[in-house]
Amino acid sequence: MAAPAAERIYDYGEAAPYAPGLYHYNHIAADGVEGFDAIDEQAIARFDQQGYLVVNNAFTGQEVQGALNGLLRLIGGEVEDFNGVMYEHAASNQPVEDMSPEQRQDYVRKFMWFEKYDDHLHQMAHHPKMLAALERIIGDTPFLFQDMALLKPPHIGREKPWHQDHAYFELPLNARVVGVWIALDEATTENGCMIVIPGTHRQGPVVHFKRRDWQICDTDVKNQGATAVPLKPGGCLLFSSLIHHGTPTNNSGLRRRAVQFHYRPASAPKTSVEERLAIFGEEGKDVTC
Ligand SMILES: O=C(O)CCC(=O)C(=O)O
Repeated sequence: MAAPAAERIYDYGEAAPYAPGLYHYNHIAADGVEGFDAIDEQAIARFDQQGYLVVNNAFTGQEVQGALNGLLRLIGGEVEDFNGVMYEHAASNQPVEDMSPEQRQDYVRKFMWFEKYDDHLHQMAHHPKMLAALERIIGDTPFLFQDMALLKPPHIGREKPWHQDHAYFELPLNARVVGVWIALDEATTENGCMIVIPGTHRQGPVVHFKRRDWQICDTDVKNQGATAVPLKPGGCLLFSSLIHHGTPTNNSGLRRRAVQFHYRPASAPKTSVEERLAIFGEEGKDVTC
């Protein structure tokens, strides 16, 4: 059963306004490859240079539908032992427990650690062609260490401020960590597709602040070269854990459901929270944001 209202979990962060130009982009990603088989040396070189690679038609319509069904089962509380669905703050006065899973999903922000509870989601996260491509990009056996569903519901889906994913991970800076963001609906510039700043992964770590989220300070964002990454359902974005990226609010009436998997080199050692914060966090220092 879904958790009662009193036990509902909300994601960290608030639906605070942000400057209108924060997610401005100059380009739309247009140099994707068609399917995982098309990832050749040139595409890998482009990933290394730009910090991202778009793979169109990476998953079939059936695989996408299977993943969506899996998310709905989890949201509906149908899976024993699974909990952890995080709602948008805008859901706080909504009787989501009385809603069908189909309705309830439109109040869900995100949830994690689900892939082992659903065959379709598990197969997506362990897709053999995707793993083979990741092995070539990472240069080691890819090891799945994080899975996340990101729903950004129509009208109320909050932004995900600019950040580097590596700022969340206890992993060495030189570990080639790759995120795979898979569109389950069409992701557009209207409903909050990913926006990346190509090449920023080569500039190293940037200090993060706890503001609307664990994020790069808005005034540190240099988005002149930003590229929006619209995707059709089943398309995916492979991206470096050091690339600066974010997503704006979903002010549209359209769903933008996605899953995101993160892979590290199997041989990468774990670091500590202290080591991570020594690199990415300087809240204690004389800095303002
Ligand atoms: O899907 C989104 O809106 C943002 C995903 C993202 O960048 C993240 O969770 O790190």
